[in-house]
Amino acid sequence: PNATILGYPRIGPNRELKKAVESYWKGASTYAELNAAAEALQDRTIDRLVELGLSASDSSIPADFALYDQVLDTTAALGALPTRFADLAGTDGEVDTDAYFTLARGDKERQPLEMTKWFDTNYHYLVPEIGPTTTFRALADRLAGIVQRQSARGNTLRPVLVGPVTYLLLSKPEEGAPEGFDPLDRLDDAVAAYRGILAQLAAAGAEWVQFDEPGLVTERGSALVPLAEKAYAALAGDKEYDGVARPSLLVTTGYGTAGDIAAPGSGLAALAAAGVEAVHADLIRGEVPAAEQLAALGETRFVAGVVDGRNIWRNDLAASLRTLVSLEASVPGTISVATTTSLQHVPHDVALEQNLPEHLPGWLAFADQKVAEVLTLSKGLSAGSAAVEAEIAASDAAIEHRASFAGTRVESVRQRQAALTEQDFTRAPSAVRDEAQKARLGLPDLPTTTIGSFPQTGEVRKARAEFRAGKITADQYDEFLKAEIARVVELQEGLGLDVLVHGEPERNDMVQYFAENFDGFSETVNGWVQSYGSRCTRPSILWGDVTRPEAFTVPWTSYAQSLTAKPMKGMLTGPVTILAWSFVRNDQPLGETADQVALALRDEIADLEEAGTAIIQVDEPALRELLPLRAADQPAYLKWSVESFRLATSGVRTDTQIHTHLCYSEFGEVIAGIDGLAADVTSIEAARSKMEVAADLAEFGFGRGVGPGVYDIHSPRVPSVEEVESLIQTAVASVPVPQLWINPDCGLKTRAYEETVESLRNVVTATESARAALLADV
Ligand code: THG
Ligand code: ZN
Repeated sequence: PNATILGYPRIGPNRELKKAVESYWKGASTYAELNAAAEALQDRTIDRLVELGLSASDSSIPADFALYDQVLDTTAALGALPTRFADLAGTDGEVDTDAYFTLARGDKERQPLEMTKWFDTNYHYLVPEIGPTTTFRALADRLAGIVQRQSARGNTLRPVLVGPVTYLLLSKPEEGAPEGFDPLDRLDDAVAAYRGILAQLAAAGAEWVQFDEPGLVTERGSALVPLAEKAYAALAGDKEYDGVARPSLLVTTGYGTAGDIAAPGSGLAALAAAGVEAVHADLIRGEVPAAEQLAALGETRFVAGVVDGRNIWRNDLAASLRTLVSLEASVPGTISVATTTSLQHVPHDVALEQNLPEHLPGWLAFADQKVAEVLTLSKGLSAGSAAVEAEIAASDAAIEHRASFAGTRVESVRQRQAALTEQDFTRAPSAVRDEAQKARLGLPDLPTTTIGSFPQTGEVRKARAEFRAGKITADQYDEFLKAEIARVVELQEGLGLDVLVHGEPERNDMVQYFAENFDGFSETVNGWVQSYGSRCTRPSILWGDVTRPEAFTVPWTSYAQSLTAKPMKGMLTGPVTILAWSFVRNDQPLGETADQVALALRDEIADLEEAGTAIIQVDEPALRELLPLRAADQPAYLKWSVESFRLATSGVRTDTQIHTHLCYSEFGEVIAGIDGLAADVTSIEAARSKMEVAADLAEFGFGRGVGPGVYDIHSPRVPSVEEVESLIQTAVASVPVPQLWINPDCGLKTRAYEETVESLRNVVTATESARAALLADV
């Protein structure tokens, strides 16, 4: 194929797959109905791609149709069931759809496979569990069936699998594996199964197969190049299976940088040497290879990833075409045009957005627009730039319009940034703050609080939907929210919590809410992107300089504070998390954008303080998420991310207490960063890791307030008083009592009231007895 994409959104333009899968899970539809919906979406996708100009006859269209996750699909195709799920296997070891969903979602007895981030994206995959005795088979029946069914419709697709090296690299040793066992130890066995899969796909009519090997060009993977060379030599070594020719192999390496292809130990050169027919590189993350470098690929096609699969900005077609022309000049006739990664990270189609501000659609490219860009570039490469003159002119005009548009650069924002000094990032020493805040707040030892959100009940969601649909007025909606806040405040008073929250009923998504209230952002109506399984988010688009036109959290916080004498926390989302969960502009360094968001938050914080708020919490659950994959890139990231938090929070008085909340238990890599945030109090997930966090903090010498979570909110289970007491005791053993706060692990938004009230009651009871025990100790 001369023009291709590495993958396409699977969820459907109207989230058809999400709806079909969730309906099947609920028992509201049959397997046949699920399958029919999935096949209809496959047909729709292919027809759409053909309509956009991709060829359905030359393997340009990837067969990438996971019902839940592409890594789980590869697990199923290999029949690589973890021992704890061994009973799910069919008579020949096959993993049917119900078994597949059980791996993804668990069952009464078993936790599902662990979910973790796919490279540095917001997509989450299911981690394979591989041990010394895991069986690998060739069971790609579903994928082969899709290829065959499309073949009957006249389409030759290119099936996609996670390649063997990346698959094992992303796996974890299954429980009980001997010390030192590495899933990659099983590479030969896995490769044998992949050979069987290639035979299956060849028999089904596949002419090309795509193996995604992004792991290979990341820092962790560069040591694995010799393994990859061996694996692909074995795969490419087969010329035919029972008289059917082996499909040609395309190995892709998005999300990383392939580096100098000609350098010894280069992943791409090794793959070429192994005999694969095409290799792909991400030319946006990585550099454009020079002629001598490309020569190292010999006969192997070079598939150039020049259209970004990870953001929503329109391509600079003139620049991309220059790149492609220079590649073509080095190695004539062996260049193909592609996306840098699968398009699964972007929404379907800009044309589905009716409510964007007028200036924005022309700057954007969602999946369908990116397909068109790839085709334009391919045409420009083969027929010369004159053949795509109009498209290039439109791309140039959009870039020019974006650069000169009033909101792109707001002079007052630029001046404010330019005038920042060290002082704007610095507060009084911790000890001084601590004393002033203790005097102002007068809290007991082991103060109790919650993270911020209270359960979002059906009524809350219904009221929001009715307001959005114009069925109730703004005043009616306000009254509803006030009543909800009053109820949540009364509940917390009744429970005896020390520091209260308003419960956030006015917010849908903790990032979207801020995007809606800041200038420089826009929200989509239909811009869904798969986060994991059937779950999607609608990232906001940060397109211009950021300002905060008026205070928006203050009225809610002030109203809630008016109902109680106890301190009411102001609740904000931090700059790094706002960036991590949005589509961010690509025309300036992230750190600069982060500082603008920080300044907008700083204004809101000043207004909260002015209104009398003594505690302001700025959550950064995504601080760890955005950490770059390469160690060399991490210090720079930690510098700008930590500084942006400090810029947001350092304008307050000494006696105003800044809290933050972080959502992960493995924070060793970022603990110095967390310390650098210099928040007065940090709450953090800890219950699931049995309070190991407390010991880590002690070892590091963390000097400020900490609230290690004393119960896991991710399940409806109510923790007993004894359980919470024991966790508090563990925490007390590592963290000095004057520093220690008592709180749940995370926000309560996804929980029901039933378990929430009981759990919080037990937390308060346990805290009271811990306080009594401390008094008795003195
Ligand atoms: N907000 C945003 N991005 C995020 C998260 C978030 N990215 C990372 C992480 N959290 C992803 N986790 C989830 C958890 C739940 C859902 C999506 C991502 C979810 N989505 C609803 C669904 O698909 O049905 C839709 C929610 C809606 O209506 O907005 O449940 O918290 N921005
Ligand atoms: Zn959390």
